Amino acid sequence: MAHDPKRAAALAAVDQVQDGMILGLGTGSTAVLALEALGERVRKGLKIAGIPTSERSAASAREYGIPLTSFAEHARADVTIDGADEVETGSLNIIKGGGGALLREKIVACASTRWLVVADESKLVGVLGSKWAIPVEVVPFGWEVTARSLREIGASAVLRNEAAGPLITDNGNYILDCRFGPLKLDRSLASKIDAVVGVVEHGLFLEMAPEVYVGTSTGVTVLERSGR
Ligand code: A5P
Repeated sequence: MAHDPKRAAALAAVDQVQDGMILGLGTGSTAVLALEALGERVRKGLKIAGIPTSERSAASAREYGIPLTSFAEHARADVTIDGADEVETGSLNIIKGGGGALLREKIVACASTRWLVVADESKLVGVLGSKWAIPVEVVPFGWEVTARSLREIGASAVLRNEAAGPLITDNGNYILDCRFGPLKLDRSLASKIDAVVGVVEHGLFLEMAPEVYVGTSTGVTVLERSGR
């Protein structure tokens, strides 16, 4: 099989999984490669259970024979393997939510002992927000008001649509894709977004100490925040 950087990153992260673990199951094309590899290990006898970050990852887990569980049964996940839309190389701050699953992804990441992010090199950026807008999940009622409030703090908030109309998340909400131009995407901005009424969660994953498995053309590099 030809070398695939995304698959290489996913396989390296899956190597960290041990018998008996509770796993957070990420969303996206890289995370699903990890699910496929986990499924293979489960068929060979690995005992794990997974908490999915989206209905899509739940469906993939079922397809690959990975037993599912929930936070009703387990307070935390031992390890979560998830993708990213952008990873800032110095800080390892991350943008997620390109697939619309940011709320459950953040809940699962925050309740995980280790958060392994899998990505290829195209996701690495020098400055967060260079390529992607920040996805902001909002309550559908009055979303226009929420969008106006986000614009007041500097965002160009655009409702994410699909063919049939606004994209509806697994939680029944909408997504506003927000670009903040020259504003620094830091804690202070994240707090301002959090304070907007109607906002459920945003796709800035800041200071969360991820271990980032980056698939390259020749192998996998693991990035960790200094001072962890
Ligand atoms: C889902 O909402 C996202 O956060 C994904 O994890 C992210 O978009 C990465 O997806 P890919 O691995 O498909 O690029």
